[in-house]
Amino acid sequence: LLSEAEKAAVLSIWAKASGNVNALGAEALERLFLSYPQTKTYFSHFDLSSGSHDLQVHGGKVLGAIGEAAQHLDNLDAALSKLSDLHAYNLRVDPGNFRLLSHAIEVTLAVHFPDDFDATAQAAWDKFLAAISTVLTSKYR
Ligand code: ZNH
Repeated sequence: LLSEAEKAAVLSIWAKASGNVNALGAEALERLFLSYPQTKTYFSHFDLSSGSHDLQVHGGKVLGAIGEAAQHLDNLDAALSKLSDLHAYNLRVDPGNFRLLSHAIEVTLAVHFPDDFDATAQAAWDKFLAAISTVLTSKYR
């Protein structure tokens, strides 16, 4: 679990990102799809062109869920329970893809908040996103 310092690093960067979730989420998805094209297979029904409405809406949902998780750092299992069901039973996303998305999100945050996203903050975000990924893949069988 996250130390108090790690929680503070997650929350301070989230406070800056939270006002711009659609654009930041769309950028993270664009980075994911360009660097790891195999991840596009889950989104064949989306318009994946740069900055598209689909990317903005879905990016906003993904980052919104991450923001929700940031408000429940001591209780991620409960906070993400519904989303965990969706990913395990319905979407069945290959668990390896969660690391790729986490990486794309970290790069996006680093580019937009370079003064805040130092090595310590990255380590905290990496731990946070790994914890979310663990919950979202925990019901796979
Ligand atoms: Zn996921 C969906 C989140 C990862 C794929 N997602 C989703 C949503 C959300 C999310 C919020 C929405 C839901 C509703 O609507 O209800 N995710 C998330 C998160 C994460 C994730 C937070 C991590 C961190 N996903 C993921 C991955 C993938 C995915 C990795 C692949 C690659 N998702 C997905 C899909 C979907 C989702 C496909 C569906 C979409 C549509 O809309 O169709």
